[in-house]
Amino acid sequence: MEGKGVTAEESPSPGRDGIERRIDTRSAGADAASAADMDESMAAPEGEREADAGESAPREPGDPEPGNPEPGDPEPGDPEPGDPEPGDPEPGNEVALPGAWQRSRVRVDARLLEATLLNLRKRIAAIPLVFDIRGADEVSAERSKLLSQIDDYLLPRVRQSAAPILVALVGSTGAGKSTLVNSIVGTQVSLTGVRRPTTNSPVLACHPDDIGWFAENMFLPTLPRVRQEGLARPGRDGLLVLAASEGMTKGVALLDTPDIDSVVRAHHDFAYQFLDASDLWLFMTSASRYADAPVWEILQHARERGAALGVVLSRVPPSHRTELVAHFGAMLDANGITANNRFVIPETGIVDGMLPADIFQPIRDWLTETAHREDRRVAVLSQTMAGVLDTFKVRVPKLAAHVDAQVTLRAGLRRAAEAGYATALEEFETGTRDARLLRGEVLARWQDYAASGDLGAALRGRRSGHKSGRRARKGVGPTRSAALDSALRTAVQALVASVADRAAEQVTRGWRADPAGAALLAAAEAARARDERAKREFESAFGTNPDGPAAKQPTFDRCSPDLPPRVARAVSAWQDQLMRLIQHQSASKRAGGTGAAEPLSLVTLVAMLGEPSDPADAPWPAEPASAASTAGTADTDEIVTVPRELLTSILGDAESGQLISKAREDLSNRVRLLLDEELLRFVEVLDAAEPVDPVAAVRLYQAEYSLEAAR
Ligand SMILES: Nc1nc2c(ncn2[C@@H]2O[C@H](COP(=O)(O)OP(=O)(O)OP(=O)(O)O)[C@@H](O)[C@H]2O)c(=O)[nH]1
Ligand SMILES: [Mg+2]
Repeated sequence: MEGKGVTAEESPSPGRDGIERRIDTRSAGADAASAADMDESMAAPEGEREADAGESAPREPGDPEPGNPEPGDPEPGDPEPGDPEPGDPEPGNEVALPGAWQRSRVRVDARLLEATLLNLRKRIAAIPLVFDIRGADEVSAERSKLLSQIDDYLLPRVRQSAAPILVALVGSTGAGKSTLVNSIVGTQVSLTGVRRPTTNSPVLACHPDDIGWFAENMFLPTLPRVRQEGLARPGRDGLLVLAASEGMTKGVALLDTPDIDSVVRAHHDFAYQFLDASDLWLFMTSASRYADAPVWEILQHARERGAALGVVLSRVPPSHRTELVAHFGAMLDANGITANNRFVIPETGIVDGMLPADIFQPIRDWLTETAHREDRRVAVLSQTMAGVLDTFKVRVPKLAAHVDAQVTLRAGLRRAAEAGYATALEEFETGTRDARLLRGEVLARWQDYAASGDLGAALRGRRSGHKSGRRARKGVGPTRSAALDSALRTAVQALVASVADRAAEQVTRGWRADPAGAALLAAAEAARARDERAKREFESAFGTNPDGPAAKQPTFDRCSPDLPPRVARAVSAWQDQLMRLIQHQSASKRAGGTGAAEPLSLVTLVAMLGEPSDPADAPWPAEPASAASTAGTADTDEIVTVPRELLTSILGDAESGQLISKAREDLSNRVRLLLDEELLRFVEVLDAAEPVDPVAAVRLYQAEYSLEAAR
């Protein structure tokens, strides 16, 4: 029974601007009273009403400022909590809420609201989504959604509060959405058809006086739009068609949208986007589709968003009306959908593609009243704005928590890499003690050198067939001294390479255990492989290294391919330094002059490598024999005790001790630098990823707090 149930309540109409200024962005249960009313209407006995419209909690007219409260284009700034003071808006820019509404909110400062929204937008856009941690995809989608809700709805609505109410008609394909829009407008502005789905691009119908609001790219600013000339024609996907018609009530625009449930996925996404940009959602499904999953998915979304919602059940066969309406109503209730306005369209004949007037009139009246009655308009805008802003209270902190997790993850990965290389240095330091390296080749070469008498002769300053110093290492022909030197160098270099390999393996294992770390490594390895390929192609094209061996594939779980030559250089430099030190010291000693520097440096190295980790275990100088008996075989004992004894006899106990510590410290520093460079490979991977601002989360919390304070 058309029109029945529509409360013809008298309402003061102070003009639209007056209404805008009383938009309440706090949830105030605006339509609570009417919800009950509508439930009743949905359950109304057959024949009593075809469609019904709900009531909103009435409001007193406020104290509006004339004119559109255009807030200008304030800088988003960086409002901190309490700055600017939300309770102290600029005069002339405040919104007074009279009567009962004052209980929930007294004033809303549009400028402040806009500034805080812009600030929150900036913070949301800036959140670092660097690492692929759990939930990163959802967070990325949520960020886009929040941004589009701010851009497509909140900012335009705050900036142009006098704009017509935008009603999005969404729902099942074939429910008759386009037919309903055409019927309400009185002209065919949207194509209807038997083909499913029919509508592929949204059509916005409004009064010609209102078209300017939508022609400007204020609402849905990223959506290209085109004005409709004459009757509807097939649209193009992704284009908003603007249809101006005298038949449309001023102050309200009706958006016919593509379906939510056909196989065309883009339609579904479109529908959600339009809902997010609208003031009022009119959801339409048919008697044959109301139990479909997409219906409840979108209604659930409406519930979560707290948007002002109307529901239309169409194509209801009169014979089963009571049963169907009751069942649909029960499903709405069971799903917590408190749609305040529920309409029923019975199955009926269509004339020229239009519904009979008595069928759609209640919906048309409801839309007209929503546009013209101040209380309705304010209630709708307030509910939808408060609805979306309320969701921010939960959603923004969730984003912030994710940002925190990113910061924690980055720090964790960095710590793991540092710990890996700190362990490597410790392992190196341990490895150069307790005669761990004085085995195998080193031991054999030492024995050769010491037993042959070459060492004694050299220490006395007599050349024994080879040159001293660095040249000896590159000298003509192998000598016992050079062989020992080479064995020592090889042993030290191999130790550095092995601890670096172990560290690389440990760090990569740790990183790979975390999906984000694994993704970072995989990306970095792929980039390195690409670089390597490009380098090889360049070399083969320009012949810079035509016969060069194919470079090793760089991987992170081994030390860098160029570490061994760098270690060799570092060990050479260390030995040179040791030699200089010995030359300096021995100049004042009876140490065979500078000619003994090289054998002395070899003796120092062997003595250094033989030092025990725990000084209490030192086999020299007190009881070399007894220490030797517990340390191992006589041969290995000798290599531990003899060099130190030799050094002590030449330089004295204190000086030889100092020399060994200096040598050890110098070597340790050089190896630390090499390992730092190895660590850098991992640090670079972290640094190559976008920086993670450690205070981004705090800024998000603050921005949300400021927005809340401004509401
Ligand atoms: N008999 C009858 N036919 C209707 C009614 N409503 C819609 N139709 C027809 O059903 C078909 C689909 O209607 P549309 O208005 O195009 O449906 P829609 O909801 O816009 O569908 P999509 O654009 O695909 O989402 C058209 O052929 C309409 O003429 C009705 O109440 N009664
Ligand atoms: Mg359609």
